[in-house]
Amino acid sequence: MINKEDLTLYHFASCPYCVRVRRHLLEDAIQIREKDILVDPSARQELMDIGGKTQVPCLVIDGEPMYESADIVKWFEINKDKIQ
Ligand SMILES: N[C@@H](CCC(=O)N[C@@H](CS)C(=O)NCC(=O)O)C(=O)O
Repeated sequence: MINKEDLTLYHFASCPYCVRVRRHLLEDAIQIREKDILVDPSARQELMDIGGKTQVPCLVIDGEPMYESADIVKWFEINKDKIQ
């Protein structure tokens, strides 16, 4: 099982790749912590500290960053039933 507390999606509102991921989460009713790096400067710094860059979307899974919207969507497709 995957604890949703171990998942964070870093994103920003107008990023089309982030929209793609957030739409997928919405359609599958997956609720995880989301941090907008343009609204929250500390989230932007966190993302920098974790992965050394500010590319979004970034899904952090138990401290490990995953970039690329297609990979993130695929990860949720594979793992959605394990998230609790
Ligand atoms: N191929 C990537 C593209 C992601 C991307 O280009 N994100 C832009 C925002 S729309 C970004 O983070 N640019 C700033 C940066 O790379 O630091 C994906 O599909 O996730």
